[in-house]
Amino acid sequence: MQRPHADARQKLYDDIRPQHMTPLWEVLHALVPAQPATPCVPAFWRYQDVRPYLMQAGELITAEEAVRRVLILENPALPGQSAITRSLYAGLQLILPGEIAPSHRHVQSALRFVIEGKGAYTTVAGERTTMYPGDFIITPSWTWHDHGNEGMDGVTEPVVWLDGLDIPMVRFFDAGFAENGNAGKSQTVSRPEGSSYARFGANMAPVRHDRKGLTSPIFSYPYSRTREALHALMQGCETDAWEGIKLKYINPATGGYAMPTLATFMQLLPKGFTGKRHRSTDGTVYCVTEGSGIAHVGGEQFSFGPRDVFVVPSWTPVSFDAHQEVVLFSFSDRPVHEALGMLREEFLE
Ligand code: GTQ
Repeated sequence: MQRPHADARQKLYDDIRPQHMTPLWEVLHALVPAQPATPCVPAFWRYQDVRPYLMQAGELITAEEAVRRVLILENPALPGQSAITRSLYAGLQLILPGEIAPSHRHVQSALRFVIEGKGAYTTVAGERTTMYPGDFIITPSWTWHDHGNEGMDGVTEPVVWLDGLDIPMVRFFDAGFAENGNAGKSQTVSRPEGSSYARFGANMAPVRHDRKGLTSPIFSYPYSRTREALHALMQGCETDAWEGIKLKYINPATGGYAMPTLATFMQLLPKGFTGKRHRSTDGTVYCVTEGSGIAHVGGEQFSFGPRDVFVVPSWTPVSFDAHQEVVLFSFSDRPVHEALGMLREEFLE
């Protein structure tokens, strides 16, 4: 039997469409869900499966022509949106020996997590940093940046890193600006390599420093230091039953996250660790730094090894088993959730 008023209601909907109006009551449950109902799905990129395509891209286009030679990692449920979650962008960037990726700047903040190869550098606001596997490197919003691969100690090899950007967030707010610098070339280097780290990386800061910036003044966090800290903590420290030993990267000038829109983490799971399930509203992208194990993400099981990437969508339960000692890098949109008072987390038994 038809609901009473069904035809009349439909007629109202049709009549108000030209007025650019639509009835709330038909969509209220979807607009205000009882809990997050993300369209994103868990997804996994096995590095050895995708690397050949990246190298093929290396034969088909130069870094200079591409500006950035990147294969975007798209959430399978968001085809064409250049997004790994609704708020996060991720991609694999390749730079071959002798190449440069020319200078530009944009409102979007970027992080680089180095996956493979030595001999590349990135220059940010006049300072170069050499990139090593496991390093976490920041390009703050609206800073000039370019990349290059000059080789090192006579070794020349492809260098690949994971790019993480807040592109979908900036797009959501329609707040994006961008500029190309220096006619397709690198920027001029104006400060010695290591000067940012020397000023802020020793738990100290220049005496008359009064920095108001939103992004960490340390733009390169070397893996050697991160790894040392995680291993020191493993000796005698209690391991969290959900997340192992997990540290967040911080802005030493504020104690907050290193970037205003993206949180970054590194965690160590001791060999044999079997973690409990947890979930949180921030969608998270993981990249395996060392070791192998299993990530249980929603109903999926990802058997991961070094350099693999996977995504855990918002409010999707995740847990880890470590076959060997595992080190995981991850990034998420958590600073935005916290700033807006909408972060929720659940640690399941
Ligand atoms: O290196 O500046 O993956 O601007 C996407 C956009 C990398 C970059 C990306 C970018 C960059």
